[in-house]
Amino acid sequence: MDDKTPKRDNRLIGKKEEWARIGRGLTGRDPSSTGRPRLPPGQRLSKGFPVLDLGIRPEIDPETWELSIVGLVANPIVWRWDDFLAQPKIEDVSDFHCVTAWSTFDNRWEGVPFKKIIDTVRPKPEAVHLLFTAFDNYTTNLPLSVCNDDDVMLAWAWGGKPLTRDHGGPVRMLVPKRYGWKSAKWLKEIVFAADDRPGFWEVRGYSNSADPWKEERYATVGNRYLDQAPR
Ligand SMILES: Nc1nc2c(c(=O)[nH]1)N[C@H]1C(S)=C(S)[C@@H](COP(=O)(O)O)O[C@H]1N2
Ligand SMILES: [Mo]
Repeated sequence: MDDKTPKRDNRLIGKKEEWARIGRGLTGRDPSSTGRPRLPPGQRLSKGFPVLDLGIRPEIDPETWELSIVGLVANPIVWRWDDFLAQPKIEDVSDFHCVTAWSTFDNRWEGVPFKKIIDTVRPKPEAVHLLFTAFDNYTTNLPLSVCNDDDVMLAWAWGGKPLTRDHGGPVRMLVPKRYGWKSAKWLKEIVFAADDRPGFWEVRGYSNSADPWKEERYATVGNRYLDQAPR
């Protein structure tokens, strides 16, 4: 075997699957009863901007980079780097919350607004689900309605500098209102679809909806305050 071939970090993946089974980090705190602090329940502020992924960090040359946005849309697109840079840009400052309990505040992102993507591809009425695929073969899913928001973008800069490879450069998704695993790094493809298809973590015990304010961390271990009856 060629040991230069990057491999997935199976130890980390196994640990995170176990956390989903045991419901690690769930507080059951209801944010609405305490006012809304800046940190979602169970989160702590991290120093710096941690890097978290499956352990494979693809090196992507912008010269050969291609992004496909396809599926149930009137105008499917394949953008090369120059096409991407020719799009309108936005800048937005937001907080970022990883399900493993770290959060970072005041990240300044720059990128192409997701609303511009919607305007360009023109989804068909039945295309209400999105599946994101990345160059490390990671996948994650979101409803189109969640991405149709002013703070959602295809980000290519962080803190005023081009996005580093570690953080998903050249281009990653950014969906600040959902846990970090919903924001695919090294974005390769977006498919608009009529049916919901769960992604990498969504089939490994993690929540489909992933709202940090509702502590939607896991698929089967719910919030105490949201559960109708204990299981
Ligand atoms: N392609 C890809 N995107 C990914 C991941 C991954 O493993 N592969 N991990 C997700 C998780 S769990 C988190 S918390 C964020 C972390 O982003 P960061 O490394 O820039 O902090 O990326 C998300 N996007
Ligand atoms: Mo994460």
